Amino acid sequence: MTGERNERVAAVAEDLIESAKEVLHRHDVTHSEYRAAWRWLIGLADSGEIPLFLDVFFESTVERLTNDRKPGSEGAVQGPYYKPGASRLEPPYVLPMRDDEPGEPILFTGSVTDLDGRPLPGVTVDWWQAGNDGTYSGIAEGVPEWNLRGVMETDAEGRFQVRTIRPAPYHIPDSGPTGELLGMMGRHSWRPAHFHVMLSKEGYETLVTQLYFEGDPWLEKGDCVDAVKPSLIIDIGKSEDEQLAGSYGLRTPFLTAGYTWQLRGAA
Ligand code: MBD
Ligand code: FE
Repeated sequence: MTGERNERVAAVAEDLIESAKEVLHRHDVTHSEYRAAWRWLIGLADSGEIPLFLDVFFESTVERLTNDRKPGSEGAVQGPYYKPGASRLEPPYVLPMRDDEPGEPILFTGSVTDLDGRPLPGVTVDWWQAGNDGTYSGIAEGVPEWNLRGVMETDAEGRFQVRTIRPAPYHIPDSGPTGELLGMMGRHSWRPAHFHVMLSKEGYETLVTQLYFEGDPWLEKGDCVDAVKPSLIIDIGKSEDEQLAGSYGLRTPFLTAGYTWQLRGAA
C-alpha cells in the first residue's frame, strides 16, 4: 500500500486519466508527439508557469461551478498574480505607484452591502492590478515590489474611494510555455483590462472578483482566460469635482468608476 485511498481523488483522477486516454486514441497520438508533450510539460514546470497555465485553462470553469447561481455579486477568477500581504493603506486611499506611473489616473468608488442592501463597514478590500504598461508587480522585472497593490477598508457607510490608474488590456507572457501553447493552438494571449479585488469580512463569504471596462476591444474579441461576466463590466466616467480632485491630488477633469458589491453571509 502506498497512500490511503481518497474516494474523491480516485473518482476525479480516474476520469481525468480516462479522458486523456480517449483523446490520445481519438487523435492517434504518436510516441514522438507524446515525448514532445512530455518535454513541454517539464519546460512548463521549469519556467514557473504552472500557476499561469492552470489558471488560464481551468480556473474559470471551477470558479463558475463554485459561484454561479448563488445570490450576491458575481465572482471571477483570482488568477496567478495575487500576492497576500500587501500594505494596509490609510485614507484617502492612493494605491502605491511610481511618481511617473504610466496611465490615466482614475478615482474608483466602491460600496459593499449585504444581500439586503445594508451597508457593510469594516470590509477588507484587497486590490491588485496590472499597470497601464500591462505589468504586475512581483511578476514583471523592474516594477517596484508592491506597485498597484494595497489593502483598504470600507468606512461606516460601507464605502471606500481609491485613486489608481486605469489599467490597459493585458497579455499574459508570450515567451513562455503557456504563450507558446496558445500560439500553437492559434489562440491569442490577451485579457481585457481589469481590476482584481478580494472582499472579506467576518461572517460573510469572501468574494474574489474582477472588474472590466465598457468599450475594451478584448471584451468583444474574447478573453484568453474566458473569465468575463457581463455583470462585471463597468463604465468609465469623468468628473470636474475640484474638491474631490484636491483631496486625491488629481487635476480636473479626472476619470471615475465605481461598483457596488453584495456579499452573501457565510454558510
Ligand atoms: C491575469 O492577469 C489574470 O488575471 C488571469 C486570470 C490569468 C492570467 C493573467
Ligand atoms: Fe489579472
